[in-house]
Amino acid sequence: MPDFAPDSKLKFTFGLWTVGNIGRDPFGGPVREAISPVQICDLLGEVGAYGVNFHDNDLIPIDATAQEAERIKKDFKKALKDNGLVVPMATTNLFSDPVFKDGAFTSNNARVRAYAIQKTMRAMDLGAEMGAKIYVFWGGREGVESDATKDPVESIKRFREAINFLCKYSISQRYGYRFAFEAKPNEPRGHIYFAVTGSYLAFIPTLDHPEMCGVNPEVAHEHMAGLNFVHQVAAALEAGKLFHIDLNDQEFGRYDQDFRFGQANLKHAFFLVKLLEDYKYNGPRHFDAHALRTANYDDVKAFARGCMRTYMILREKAAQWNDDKEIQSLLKTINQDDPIGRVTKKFSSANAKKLLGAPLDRVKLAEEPLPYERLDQLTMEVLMGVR
Ligand SMILES: [Mn+2]
Repeated sequence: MPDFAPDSKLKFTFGLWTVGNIGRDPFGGPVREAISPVQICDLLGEVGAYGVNFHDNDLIPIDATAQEAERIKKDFKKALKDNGLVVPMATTNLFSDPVFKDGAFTSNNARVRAYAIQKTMRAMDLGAEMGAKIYVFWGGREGVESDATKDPVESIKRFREAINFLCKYSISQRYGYRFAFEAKPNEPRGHIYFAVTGSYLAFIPTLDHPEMCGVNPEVAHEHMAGLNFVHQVAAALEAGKLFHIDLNDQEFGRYDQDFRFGQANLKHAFFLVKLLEDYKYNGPRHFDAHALRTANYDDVKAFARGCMRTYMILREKAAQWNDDKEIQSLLKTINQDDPIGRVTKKFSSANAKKLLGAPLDRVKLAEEPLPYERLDQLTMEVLMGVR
């Protein structure tokens, strides 16, 4: 029996804000004492994580003096080294401070938009100093409660302007960042722009530097929109745009839960892991989740270990599924090849003629067996551990 210990090749990472979450919610205050970035690194080192990510203000408080910032950075670098952690990704907090109450890059106020870009430039400097190569953009406040308040077309233009400016900043500083956009349909705003990953996949080709921009899909966010997350990730993968991924879990039709990976939808989690492994995704696997509000810090460790362990187990299950002879033989039955398939690979007048003349009998085709009940039951049995 494998021990399912976290494999550093899979680059399991956590944000400072994830295991450092103090359990506040809209109806109640903190239930855990805040712990410092250094203590968070120690915790992540203890559970065997590969790396740690941060928003600028997770590490350096927004009101820190230059002297305080230097000391914090020095302590953090030492904690990274002591715990063998790297920083693959950084991001900007453009949502907590009151200045962003009506958005950052999409604010109606040009001075707020300028401040948001300035704050991001400084946060990019900080991320680069810690070694980050992926820069995430989650526009938590980029939205509205009423469309009377902001022009949604203008908002897209403002967002594009900010990203184009920041791409050029990264290039001018030789930071080598790849930008990853994270979609969410709502929370904290009533309606957030770029509601789903597909919105960003459509937006990226309109940028000045589409080659350095991709997506950071998050399980919970797509589930909040009622979507099949595996399909969203597949679209990003197929487009070569899966730069980063936020793993967690979420019941459909609920508030933003940020559950431990695999906690709520085991079968979705299985197909997600299978997709990432089958297509050899090699970016960081970031757990953007937090422990239940009932947890103490021992339980927070159980949460972090659980995220990684569930991934490792599902990876093993995916390999088992791929190796299962009965499953493979069913897949062979289902996926029928035929020379006619070559005709539709490429259009030509000759191929069009061939296709028009092909004897395709719809009644016979409809009678071909599709043993999907059997296949799905076998999948369930792999997952339930009886195969
Ligand atoms: Mn996230």
